Amino acid sequence: REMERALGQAVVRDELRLFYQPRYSLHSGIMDGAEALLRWQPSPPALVMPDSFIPLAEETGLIIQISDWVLQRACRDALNWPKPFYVSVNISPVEFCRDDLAERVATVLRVTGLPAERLELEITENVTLEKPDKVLRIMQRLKALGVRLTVDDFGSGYASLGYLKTFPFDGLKMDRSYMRDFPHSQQAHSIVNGIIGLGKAFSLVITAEGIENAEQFAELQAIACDEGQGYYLGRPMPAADFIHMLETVG
Ligand code: G
Ligand code: G
Ligand code: MN
Ligand code: NA
Repeated sequence: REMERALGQAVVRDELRLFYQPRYSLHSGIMDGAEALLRWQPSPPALVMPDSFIPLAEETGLIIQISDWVLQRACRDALNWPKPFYVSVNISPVEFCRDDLAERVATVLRVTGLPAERLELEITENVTLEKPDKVLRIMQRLKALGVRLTVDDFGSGYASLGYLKTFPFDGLKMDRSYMRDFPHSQQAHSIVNGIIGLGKAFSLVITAEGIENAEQFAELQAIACDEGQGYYLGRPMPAADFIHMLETVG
């Protein structure tokens, strides 16, 4: 297929871009990290969003090559930031089907020199459903490198909560759908409060995603959610704009 061929060339043609969305500590109110979000720019002004090419990359196996590029680019970008923020990278479940994920991450850390503590990997909970023994082994190797592992889109998958006990996660990011009626709806409030309590019981760092207004931000601070991300705090932006913002806003 045409798109498959084009995507196969994206890396060598230097058509991939990383955008960064700021993440804030809700305890201090200060920015402390950013999530890397991939875009494909086959030709300007076209900008293709990941939902329209990641599935194809996963089907064809191109995801490995693309993800190596993402990891390497993200680590290098983070070293150029004026502050030692976390950089968070999304890892596809398909990458857990192979045995070499930890080795690939180790190589990127070695080649770029980014301290492992500054790299966080986001993984959706569905990854724990298939081949749990193998996935656990890979995660333990990643943990041994010193990187942080976070559940992405928490509460949107099909996994039961038991995996929080079994798998060595450091944090969870609440799916942004939980922000929809928060904080006004009593039910939405109870669910978010419950997820925060659950996370604390497992000593997890809890991030709220999809914060879109000041009320949500203030209420999440009041109920001691650890971290926050969302359009209210900052939209995903090109790498150069992110650095510019760090240099000007501080
Ligand atoms: O803004 P947004 O459209 O960037 O992201 C849409 C989806 O694509 C999200 O679910 C996000 O996790 C995923 N995504 C973004 N960047 C990457 C990436 O580098 N690798 C993988 N596997 N998924 C990504
Ligand atoms: O699935 P994952 O959490 O990795 O992807 C994050 C997705 O959420 C990206 O597509 C990003 O652009 C989007 N996003 C980030 N903040 C907000 C927000 O405040 N509101 C909405 N609607 N989407 C957001
Ligand atoms: Mn994510
Ligand atoms: Na998410």
